[in-house]
Amino acid sequence: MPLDYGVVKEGFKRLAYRALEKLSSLDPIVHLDGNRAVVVGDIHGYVETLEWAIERWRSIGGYLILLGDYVDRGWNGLETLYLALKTFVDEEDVIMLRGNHESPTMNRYYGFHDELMAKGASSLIPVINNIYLQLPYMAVLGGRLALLHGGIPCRPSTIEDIMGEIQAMEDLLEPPRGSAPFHILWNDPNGLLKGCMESPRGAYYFGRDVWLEFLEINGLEAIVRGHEVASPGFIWRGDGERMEVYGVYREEVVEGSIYTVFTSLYHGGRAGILVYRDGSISILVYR
Ligand SMILES: [Mn+2]
Repeated sequence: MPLDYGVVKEGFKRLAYRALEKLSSLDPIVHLDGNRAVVVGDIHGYVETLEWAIERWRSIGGYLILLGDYVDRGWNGLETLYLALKTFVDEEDVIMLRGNHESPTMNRYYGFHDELMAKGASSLIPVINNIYLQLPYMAVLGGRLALLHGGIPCRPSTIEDIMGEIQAMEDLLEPPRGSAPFHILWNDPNGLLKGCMESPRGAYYFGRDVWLEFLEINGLEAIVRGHEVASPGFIWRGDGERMEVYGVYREEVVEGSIYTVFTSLYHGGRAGILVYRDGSISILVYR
C-alpha cells in the first residue's frame, strides 16, 4: 500500500528520535549470530520495492539487513526512509547500514533535498543528518559473511582495525576520502585487477587479491554488497570471473565471492533481494 506522505511528515521526527535511541546502542560494525537473512540493496526512493522486500522477509524470517542508499534519484526517498526507520524501530532483527547517499552533499546533488523542499519537509534535514551519523557501516553475519554498501578498504585491515579507525574519527558526516568509512561507502570490486586503482566515482576499485586477503585475515567466506546497478545482481569470484544474475538464482556460498544485489527500479531494470539461508544464497526478483 502506498504511504501517505502527510502522515510520514507528521510522524517522521518522533520516529527519528526513537531510531536514534536504538542506533546509539550499535557499534559501527555489528556482529550478528545466526544463519538466515534477507538482504536489501540500494532502494533510491523506490518505496514499493522496499515494501515488497519487507513482505518477503516476514515470510522468510531471520535478519532484515538494508545495505543503504535509501534516498536520492527516485521521488519517494522520504517515504522509503520512513518505512525503513519504522521497520527498524518496531521490529527485532532489522539492521540499517549506511550508503554513500546517506550524505548531505549527495542529497543536494542527486535529488533528496529537492524532494524534501517540494514536500515542505526541509525542516527534517537536521534530524535526517543525525540519523546518517549514527548508521553502522558493516554487519558480520554468523562469522561467515561481511555485509556493507560499497566495498572494503584498499589496505589489508582486520575488522577490529576498521572499527577502531571509525570510532576514533571526530566527524563522520562526510567521511574524508581515503578513510576506512569512505572506502566502505564508495569502493567497487573489480576481479580483473590486482591491488587498487582509482574509479570514476572518485573512489577505488579493489582487486581480487585485496578482497581475498580481507576474507582470509578476518576468517570470512564472502562479501555481500550493493552500490552498483544490476538487474538484479552479479557475482565476482575469487578467480576473477564475473557472473551476471538475470533472474531467480540459487547456489551454495562459493568461498571468495562478492555478491552484489540491487533493489531499485530507477535504472529501468529488475530489482531483487538476496536471501542467505544455512550457507546458501538466493536472489529473488521483484515482479
Ligand atoms: Mn551507492
